[in-house]
Amino acid sequence: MPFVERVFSGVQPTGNLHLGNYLGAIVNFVKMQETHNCIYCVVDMHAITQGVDVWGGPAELARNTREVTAAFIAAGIDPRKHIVFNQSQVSGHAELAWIFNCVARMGWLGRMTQFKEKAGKDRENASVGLFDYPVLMAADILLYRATHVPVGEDQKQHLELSRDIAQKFNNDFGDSIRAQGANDGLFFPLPEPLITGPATRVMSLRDGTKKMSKSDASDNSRINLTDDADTIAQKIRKAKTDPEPLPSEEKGLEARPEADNLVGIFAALAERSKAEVLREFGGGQFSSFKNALAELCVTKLAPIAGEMKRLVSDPGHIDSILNDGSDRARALAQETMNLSKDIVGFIRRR
Ligand code: AQP
Repeated sequence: MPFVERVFSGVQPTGNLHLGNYLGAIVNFVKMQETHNCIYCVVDMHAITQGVDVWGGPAELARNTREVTAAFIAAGIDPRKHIVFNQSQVSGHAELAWIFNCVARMGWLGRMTQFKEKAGKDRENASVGLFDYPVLMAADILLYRATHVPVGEDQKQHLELSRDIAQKFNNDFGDSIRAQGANDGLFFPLPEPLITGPATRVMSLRDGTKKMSKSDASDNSRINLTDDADTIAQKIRKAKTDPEPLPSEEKGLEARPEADNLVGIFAALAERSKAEVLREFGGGQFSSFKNALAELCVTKLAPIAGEMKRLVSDPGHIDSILNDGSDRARALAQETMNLSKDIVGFIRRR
């Protein structure tokens, strides 16, 4: 079956949306709108896979869901032309995840590094949901038979698992799929990860070997999209560096993770290559580069923060965007769910 190209991606409403989420994912979401039909989801069901002390409880979850929606729109996603919604409003995500639970293998999930990192040493105490996270993610994407998924580098392994699940479903149910009229026996596409741009893995400002992350205990490790100009400048000023001046060529960034990260952030925000940035700043001290980086960050992020603030002050408007997006997502999801149930052999009301 030739698949219509469609983009799907999601962000968890777990608070502290940061520069990594923005450059690694949201910037690409905005770009993809020009060429594809896009579905952007606030994945609130994923957000509750860790302890309630981590995701903050019901009021916090609702607040964060509206904040991520506001960030999407403030960054330039058009919810009228494309679909913006929250995952829990479309029950197909959970329904398809159940079918996929019976397709995916324990061994596949056992290899997922994100689970290992998040569960840490106390695996016995991790939720089943955290272990099953990548299966729900496969359901999120394949419920819309999405072909392209813009994500940061950290999600690559989960995307590979989504492809494995799609392929195994197509194999396991090949005859049934053909009986439904798809002569090639393909019901789900193998979704392609789009890991693009100069900042697919933005690192912590405190440790250039660790990913910038919402859950890092140190707020100084990340630039939040809602940080004001002074906070951004202060965090960049305090960012860890090394004693050497900036190199003039990219090769000189090797084995200098903090310098590489800051130059990468500058390049991504300025939409220039690292080589160009180094041509301008190479040989200079970090202090003047940091001043320029802080100024650039504020110029790019302040309008987004301002618009987010305006949007979240009207929760009714955000909810109406999510409701409208959910209605449109549900219609697409229903079609896939009906066909999936027929393929598996579940009897349904017609
Ligand atoms: N540091 C990063 N650099 C580039 N891209 C990143 N993404 C996350 N961190 C970076 C991308 O942002 C999208 C949404 O991420 P998410 O909210 O679904 O979850 P996450 O990857 O678990 O984000 P965090 O901030 O790292 O949260 P915690 O601390 O909970 O683990 C994804 O496309 C992701 O690749």
